[in-house]
Amino acid sequence: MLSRRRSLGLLLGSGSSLVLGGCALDGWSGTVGAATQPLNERVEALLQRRGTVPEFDRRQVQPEALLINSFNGTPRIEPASYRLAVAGAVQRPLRLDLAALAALPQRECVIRHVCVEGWAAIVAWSGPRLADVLALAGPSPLAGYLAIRSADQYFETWDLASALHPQTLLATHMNGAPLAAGNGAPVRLASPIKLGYKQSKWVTGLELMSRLGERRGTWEDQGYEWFAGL
Ligand SMILES: Nc1nc2c(c(=O)[nH]1)N[C@H]1C(S)=C(S)[C@@H](COP(=O)(O)O)O[C@H]1N2
Ligand SMILES: [Mo]
Repeated sequence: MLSRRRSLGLLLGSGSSLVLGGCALDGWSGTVGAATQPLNERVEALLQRRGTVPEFDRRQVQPEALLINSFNGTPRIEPASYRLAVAGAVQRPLRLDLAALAALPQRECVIRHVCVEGWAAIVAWSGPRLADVLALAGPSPLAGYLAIRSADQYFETWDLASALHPQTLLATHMNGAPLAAGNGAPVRLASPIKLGYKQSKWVTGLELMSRLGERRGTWEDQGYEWFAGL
């Protein structure tokens, strides 16, 4: 774990602005950054302006290129007892089981996963859109951020606009098969618009917030960029 941290730090320290993604669009970070505080009313307009990231063909997936990157072990989650808590600034706090997630419209995204440590892989993720899951709970108009808790104590926060992006999924499947434990089973985040460390595995809790708290993320609190857009 220590040596992993050191190597992550070295990469960042050398000021590398990693441009591996062929699917990145410019300007999103700036647009959201400027509008972040009273975000909600403008979310839909922003999403329309940004559009979707071009996807890859299913035949282009690179299963061997996706390295397992876990900093705090591999939690084993019993599918039958799994619940996703959706709480915070919502009209209806929820606890969703896997059947509830499977009952939502399923979407596949074939995108490039980019790790800040200097590797990337084309992956086909599928599962419900995060936006559809959050809609079930009814976000309050005050909500502008999302905190994501994981079973390994990993912690992340996202701007709500990125969380609601149509290609941001709560993936339950990878390359056509149920997620493996190492890749975050039974539920993980997957999105073409954020670096790998924003894409929490073993997601157990979503909390909508009107503002960011002191903790911004496992890596962000150690100096990594918070927005981490691709
Ligand atoms: N809960 C949790 N999520 C996590 C991590 C982690 O250690 N714990 N590592 C992150 C990093 S740095 C990357 S690159 C991806 C790696 O996903 P993979 O192991 O499925 O390739 O997961 C991200 N999500
Ligand atoms: Mo990563």
